Amino acid sequence: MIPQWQLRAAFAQRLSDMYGREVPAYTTLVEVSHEVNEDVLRQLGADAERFGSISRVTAERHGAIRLGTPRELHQAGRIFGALGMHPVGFYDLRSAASSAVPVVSTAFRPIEAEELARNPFRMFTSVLTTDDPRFFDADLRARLETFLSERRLFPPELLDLADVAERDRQLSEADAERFLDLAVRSFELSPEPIDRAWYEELEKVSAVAADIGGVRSTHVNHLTPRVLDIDELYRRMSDRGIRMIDAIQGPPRWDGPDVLLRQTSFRALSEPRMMRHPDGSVAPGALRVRFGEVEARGIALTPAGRSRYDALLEEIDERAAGRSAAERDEIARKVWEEGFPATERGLLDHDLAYFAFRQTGSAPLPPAARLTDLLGQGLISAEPITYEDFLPRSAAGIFQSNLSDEGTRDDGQSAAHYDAEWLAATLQRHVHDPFALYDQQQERSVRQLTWAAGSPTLET
Ligand code: OOG
Ligand code: NI
Repeated sequence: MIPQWQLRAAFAQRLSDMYGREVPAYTTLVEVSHEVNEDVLRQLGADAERFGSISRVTAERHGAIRLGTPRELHQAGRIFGALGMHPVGFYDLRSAASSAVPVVSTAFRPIEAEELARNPFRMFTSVLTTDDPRFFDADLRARLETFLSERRLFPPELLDLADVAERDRQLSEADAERFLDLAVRSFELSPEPIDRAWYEELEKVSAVAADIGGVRSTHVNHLTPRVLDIDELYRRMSDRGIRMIDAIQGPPRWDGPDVLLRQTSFRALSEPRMMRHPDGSVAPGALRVRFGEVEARGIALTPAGRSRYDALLEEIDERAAGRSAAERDEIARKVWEEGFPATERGLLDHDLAYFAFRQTGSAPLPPAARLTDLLGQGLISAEPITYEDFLPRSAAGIFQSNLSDEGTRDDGQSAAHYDAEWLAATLQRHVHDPFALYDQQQERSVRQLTWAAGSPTLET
């Protein structure tokens, strides 16, 4: 029998192989990431593995897909459920983006530390908000919903196998093969001609809406390997003549601890797609929507740490308005140095980040001790808990940096309401709160410490 985590690892690998055939520059990105990771490992030794073993990091990917309807989202939930991936977080990119990005999203991912260590594959999954009148008027909405209701992204056999895999947490070898084959194929780019007039009508509203609702199938939008030095990767990709987006999203490079997530991507490439024209003729055309992204991960921040992070990004925006990119980098580093503790210990002392505590020796710990005292005495260590999620502002930046057109949004209309409850009801699954997951991981590590007697003081 093939256990769930092996299904997940195999799915991630096959999807990556498939995407590499479809978008060869992505293969270059994976190669360069591996080169950078080997170099960092050579330079830093064990420190390079502070945020995950090198085998985890080497295999690590996230993908992004975009769906059209609540029904498609529910079905995707079943497929990812089969792979031990659960919905975590609710992202409203409509408000995070300045251009027209009419989607809300979640990320499917493993949630237990052990499962993340085995294979952390995640899928950032967005669904079109067809009922948001700021983007779609009643007529366009009706035609869009009809179009979407007539398509089938996932064959029934795939969904049935997914339910078995989720229930049994494993599949027979034959079923696993069939499941993986059908699952990977449902995310392949379709050769079916695109109705050009329909695609262009949607594109006027939003390129994202066209990418989702202009075609009869779904596809990987991008895949993202993990890299240990994203600035170095950016340089090496540019040296190879691959045009990257202008910026690295997320916190600036600085000498303090790596926090959350830094991401960048290469520009979406023009891909040949067959187009059906209004006169019925079919001819080759091209679309520019798919790309490769890369990310570096750091420590997960507490709600207080996250508020600090959001406030600092805003401060950078204010202070860097109208400045050049180089000046902006300089300002960003300054703002960070002024506003963020320069060490992991500083993050811990101010309760800004999550840590897993481990005993350094085998002797039981003195009772009623404070964690900070034990740390000071070297009786325990604090290991950073890796951030496993996404950032709405960075996600919006990734969407936008690859849109050539702003699209249109009628802000005179009021937004359709979506929230985490809507997401949970649509998926018929619990949507996990990322902060709660990190908090549990930290608490579990404290509970696993062995105390000589009495109950520990949990405060730091
Ligand atoms: C998803 C964009 C978000 C990320 O890494 O933040 C994302 C998309 O473009 O469909 O993948
Ligand atoms: Ni991404």
